[in-house]
Amino acid sequence: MAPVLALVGATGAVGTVMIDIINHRETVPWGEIRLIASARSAGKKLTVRGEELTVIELTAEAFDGVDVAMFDVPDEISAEWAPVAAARGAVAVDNSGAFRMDDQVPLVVPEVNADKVGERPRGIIANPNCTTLSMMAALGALHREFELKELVVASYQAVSGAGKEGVDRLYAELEAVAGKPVGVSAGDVRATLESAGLSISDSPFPAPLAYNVVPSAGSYKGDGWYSEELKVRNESRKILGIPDLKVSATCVRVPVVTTHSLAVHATFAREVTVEEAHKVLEAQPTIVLVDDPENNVFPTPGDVVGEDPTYVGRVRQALDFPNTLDFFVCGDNLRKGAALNTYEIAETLAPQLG
Ligand code: 2RA
Repeated sequence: MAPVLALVGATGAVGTVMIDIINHRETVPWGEIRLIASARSAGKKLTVRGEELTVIELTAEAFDGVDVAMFDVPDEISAEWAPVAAARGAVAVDNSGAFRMDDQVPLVVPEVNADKVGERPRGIIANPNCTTLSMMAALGALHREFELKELVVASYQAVSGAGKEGVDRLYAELEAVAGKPVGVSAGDVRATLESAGLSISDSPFPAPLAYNVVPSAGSYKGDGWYSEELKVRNESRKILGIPDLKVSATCVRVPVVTTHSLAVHATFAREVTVEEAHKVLEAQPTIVLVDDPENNVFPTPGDVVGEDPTYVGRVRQALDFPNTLDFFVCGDNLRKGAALNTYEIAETLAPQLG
């Protein structure tokens, strides 16, 4: 019998992208697709592959008969309900941060470590954070060939990483500064926002995003580090299977709606030429190489938003660092960075279930 797929968080931002992904798949391996959400959203009707489905309330019984349950909900909801789904016999594929660093839970990017989906003693598989995910297809492919030793990363993260609230805030700020000659003296953007009633204390970001960049993403974790930076380090090590990989990240929020970008400085066990790197990246089906700097051809988030692949460009040998490549990556944080990778994990599982 074809396996049954459940989507928990069907009406949220990532859930909506997930349904779009399912609707646009040429074929799906599922017998039934079940939509689950909070009591507040239960009863809503959504169209999935031409069929109108009614969203049902998140309860233990909702998982009866389910083979794969994808979770696109906040950490605390996943922490409570993914084990319930697993206890009812489903494999829970979780897109929250609740289980990513649990030793009993594999952290999977199918094109890097699909073999790990079978090692799930808790019946749960975790999906990485979107910042890590945006560079994993490229790093996984390069690591397989050249053995990654060290990683230094700077992120340029879109506001949709902070949810709808982040997107609404950026639009509101841009409206407040539109047509005004600001961004020319210290604090003038902040003052303009304040006088438009957009106090920073009400923002999901700790500084203005309009005409600005903000070197803080996630929550502050002490010793100078924000959560997004620690996730890049810990998750990269786990996905690539290099527990002692040297990693340092600086995560920055930028006024982009969707698509995270990363400047990557990656050191390998030996010298890697640009031609060799291009060959490896071109051979990876989930990567699009856009790298012709002479003609100003490179990826930008504005050209990548809504796309499934990871776009890579600006590949070059670091002038002063042996065995090191620098490159720039753009990945849609709501697609490969969240919904798409979760769905690809579910697809990887499908032939083994049902
Ligand atoms: C962000 N990576 O961009 C986070 C979302 N999970 O804020």
